[in-house]
Amino acid sequence: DVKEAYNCWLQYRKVDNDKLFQLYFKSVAAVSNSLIIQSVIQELELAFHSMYGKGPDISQQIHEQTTLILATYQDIKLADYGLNGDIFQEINDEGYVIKSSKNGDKEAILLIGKTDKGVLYATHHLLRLIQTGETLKELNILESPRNKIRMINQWDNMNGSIERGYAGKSIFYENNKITSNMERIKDYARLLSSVGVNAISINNVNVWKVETNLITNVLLPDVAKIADILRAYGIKTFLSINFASPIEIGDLTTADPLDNDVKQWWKQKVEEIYRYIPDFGGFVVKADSEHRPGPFSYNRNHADGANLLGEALQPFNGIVIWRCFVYNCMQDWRDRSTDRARAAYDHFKPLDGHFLDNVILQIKNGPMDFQVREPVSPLFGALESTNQVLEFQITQEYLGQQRDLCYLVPMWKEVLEFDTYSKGAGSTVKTIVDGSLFSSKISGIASVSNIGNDVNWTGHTLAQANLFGYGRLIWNPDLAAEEISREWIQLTFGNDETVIEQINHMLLDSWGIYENYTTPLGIGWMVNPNHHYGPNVDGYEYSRWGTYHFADRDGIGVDRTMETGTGYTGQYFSPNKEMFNSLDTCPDELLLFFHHVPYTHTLKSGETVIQHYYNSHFKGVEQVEELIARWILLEDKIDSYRFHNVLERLKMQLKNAKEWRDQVNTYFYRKSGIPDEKNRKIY
Ligand code: GCW
Repeated sequence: DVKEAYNCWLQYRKVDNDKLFQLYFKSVAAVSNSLIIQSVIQELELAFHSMYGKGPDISQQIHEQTTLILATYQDIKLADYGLNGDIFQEINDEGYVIKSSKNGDKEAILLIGKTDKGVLYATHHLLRLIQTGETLKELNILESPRNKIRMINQWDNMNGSIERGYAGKSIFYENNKITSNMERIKDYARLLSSVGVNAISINNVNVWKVETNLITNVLLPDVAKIADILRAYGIKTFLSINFASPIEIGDLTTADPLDNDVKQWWKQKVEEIYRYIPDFGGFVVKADSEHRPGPFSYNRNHADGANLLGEALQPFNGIVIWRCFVYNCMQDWRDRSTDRARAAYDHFKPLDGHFLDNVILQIKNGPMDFQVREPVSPLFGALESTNQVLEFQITQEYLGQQRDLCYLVPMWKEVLEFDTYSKGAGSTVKTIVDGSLFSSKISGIASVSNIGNDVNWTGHTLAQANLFGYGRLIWNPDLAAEEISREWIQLTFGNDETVIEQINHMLLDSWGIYENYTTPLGIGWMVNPNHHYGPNVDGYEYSRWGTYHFADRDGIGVDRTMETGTGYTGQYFSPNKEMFNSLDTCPDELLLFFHHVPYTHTLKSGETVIQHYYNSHFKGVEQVEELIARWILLEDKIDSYRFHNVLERLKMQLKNAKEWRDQVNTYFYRKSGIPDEKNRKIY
């Protein structure tokens, strides 16, 4: 049976407690009504049937029997339930209150949203409490999402493939058409909204020929169907667009952002889109990046390009999300002055303040490309007068491709907690992207999805934790990685303590394990070119992408210091600048990102660099063996489909880890001639 795998964290496992049902859920009053409230009612029906074997009576009026009340705060007499309206001034439009109260002489639970979206999120909060076995007595909860934009980017192509997708084919497209399987999209919307995601771009940022047509009247009716489904779950639809559209689907000969015909073309195009999708979110744009068209062809800059679209979208309150993943991907390996890590800052910092206020820059968390460990992009903190969203990658392109286990929340947390010092101590990334540090008009977080049409959505069942964790973390960045993983395990696998403990260990150790057997000390890459799975130490070393380790017989690492290197460290604020720049203070885990050192350089841990490489690679493999041992303990506690799915993947991971260990160790042993102190087997 694959039901458990498919349902992810919305299991609604049987709760053997009829008393609870009678007490709280027998009679629901949905006082407010809207499309979203209709979805809430559907979800409650489904959940209660599944948990208690029966659905509630549902009415619009509150009466004596009512035990559960759903309403927006204007639709109910708050004072009757001991609530003061002022608390709704403390929360934003998507926030909510959950409160136990009296309805006459009966107990009742109130789910009160600032808007209907709040009711939806409150409902999922309540369902989580039920499933994790928390008490439902004396509830008094106030929640409000910290980030305004909580977005997912699909990298789906219309032929059904997914760029960097590791869980099957697209659920949105097949055979160059929009899918007719709207049920699956609805279930995706349920999953996303249950963790608070409120925006999605539904096609790849690389917008190829067919996808360029998504904004034409041929495909817009079908895009509108998707938007209809997502809207019912509080999710806004965005499209990635091709900057050269005026040429490719219009009849212009230029896409120059300052050309009047081009401006006119986009205005009309946007009007047309809003006729089909009145609440369309806007555009996501990858321009002048990895050979995609952009304003550079016309000697214009990114502000010209983004503002062109911003102006067209403004009358409809649409926004432009303009990606900062811009760098020279045709570098010569002999050229030591060009540094890909510098690129986003060098391109966008000078444009700070030049963007319209419905333009948002989307910045990857690190300066390179989603490696196992990178410093935080120095662009965070450097843009004081420009809206921005942070981009994470849930799909595990460089992190084991959902064959290897890698729970990403701990990594994301480090990024969000990083202090940029841009306005003195406490200028953390999370306060930049939540809009508070620079009082940004719009801001938030976006992330590349990890789902496809595999029955369990994510290929590796435990990779579901990353999608869940992403939503929970960006709702509230102060949650601990471990709180999130525990909650996910309980919702996904139940409340058995052994299950919780073992999986929790596995998840929380997994990022460090992956780092150990791949590329510790911050150097990254060393992967097979193109598909990016498995080791290939020199795979990118002599290619044009600007991703080097510079290993020679004496040492390894990239000198990014101000004195002798690329000067990248100078893009940070003090004291980060000095901290990364100095060999003495640069943290071990990022050493090789910032410095080129001899293999015999001693780390703060006391090991030499080369010995650390040997040790961590041997250790990484042992740790994967431990993961397998932990998982095997759970054989009779987990349904067979999910048990075997994970076991299979763990075995692939072990094979991969051994390959990494052996290739990396051999490579560096041969390069350096320095043997392993412990004399272990190196090929
Ligand atoms: O590094 C690259 C990925 C590409 C991706 C690109 C991007 C969508 O390997 O597959 O293209 O990042 O973020 O634009």
